[in-house]
Amino acid sequence: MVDSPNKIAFITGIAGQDGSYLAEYLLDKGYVVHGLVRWDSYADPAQGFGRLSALGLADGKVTLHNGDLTDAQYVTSLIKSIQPTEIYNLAALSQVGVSFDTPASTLDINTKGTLAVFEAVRLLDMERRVRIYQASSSEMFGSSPAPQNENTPMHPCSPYGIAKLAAYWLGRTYRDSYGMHISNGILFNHESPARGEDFVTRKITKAVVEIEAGHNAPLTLGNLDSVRDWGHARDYIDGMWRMLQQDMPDDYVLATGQAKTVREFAARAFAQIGKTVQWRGVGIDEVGIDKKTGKILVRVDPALFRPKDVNYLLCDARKAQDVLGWKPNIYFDDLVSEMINTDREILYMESAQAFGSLSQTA
Ligand code: GDR
Repeated sequence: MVDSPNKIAFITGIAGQDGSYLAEYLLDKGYVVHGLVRWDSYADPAQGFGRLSALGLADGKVTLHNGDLTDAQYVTSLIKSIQPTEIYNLAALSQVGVSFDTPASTLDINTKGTLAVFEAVRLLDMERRVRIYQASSSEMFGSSPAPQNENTPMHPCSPYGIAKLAAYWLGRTYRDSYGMHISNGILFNHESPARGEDFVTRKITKAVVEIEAGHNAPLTLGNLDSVRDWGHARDYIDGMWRMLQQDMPDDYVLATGQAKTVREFAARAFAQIGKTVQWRGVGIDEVGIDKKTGKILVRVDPALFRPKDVNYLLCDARKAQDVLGWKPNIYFDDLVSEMINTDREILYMESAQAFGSLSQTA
């Protein structure tokens, strides 16, 4: 553990994948950690507290506050009472596909919620005492050609991307206007076993271990051609922290510099359970077939396509490497392997529990 006396972190969205890993990382560095948790994270422990509990963090090691980022008065009073030295604004509606169905609340949470944090710090005259990390996203690049970096023009393709881009510009504007230490971390897709099951990687690894266990239904996916630069969330947490340790705030992209299609992710995940996928057909008729048995493993469901998708994200993260000394440690194959192994363990434990409760009632 590295001692960081007097460092107090406030993490919005602490119950999410990045928030829970970040809390663990900062505690290990000796920080006092406070986190904002939204009401429904409490209501659904599997989705909310589950990640914190899995890391052993739900038992008073962090101080959790119930509330909503869009409640500006609440956010202000919370920041006043916590007196953080670093704020990590991770809370967001993070599902890009869902943002097409809920554009207004996406803008409320992802843009106005961010504004609430910046304004609170300004109104409390804490501009010189607090450093802020703003969770920006590669979705802001949208249809801009790859490879993307800090200088690439932003052409977002979804309400999510637009909301994040507005928040990014709020960060830059508050930095330039009020001298606030706000850094935008423009993170490309970052995954882990703690990833929500609605995101494509975790959806794939969960379905693959179920198929390995004997489930008959194939994995259904939308856009198989979509290309993403996939890294491991734990690596990106370190990058966030490094941004706030710089004397000057700035914006950085973080990613691996390697791009794969959704199809390749699925094939790699099946390879982990000893299955080779052969792809046949095109468009919505494409299927992934088990080379050995001829059984259909993957189907395309047109309902899973987005009204507009970001097709190709591949990052050039040289600035983060040069300035922050940041580089990822975990790449595609190891990421897929870790996710498969953990999902296999989870399925095994769930089956054992179900069997245990069945035996008790018998
Ligand atoms: P993304 O992640 O939108 O890139 O945003 P997601 O895993 O949802 O989608 C990645 C790509 O896979 C395609 N896809 C599917 N996606 C989902 N969710 N479900 C499917 O069944 C499916 N089939 C194909 C998608 O169309 C897309 O092209 C993530 C989020 O974490 C954001 O919050 C974050 O800002 C960015 O990464 C960086």
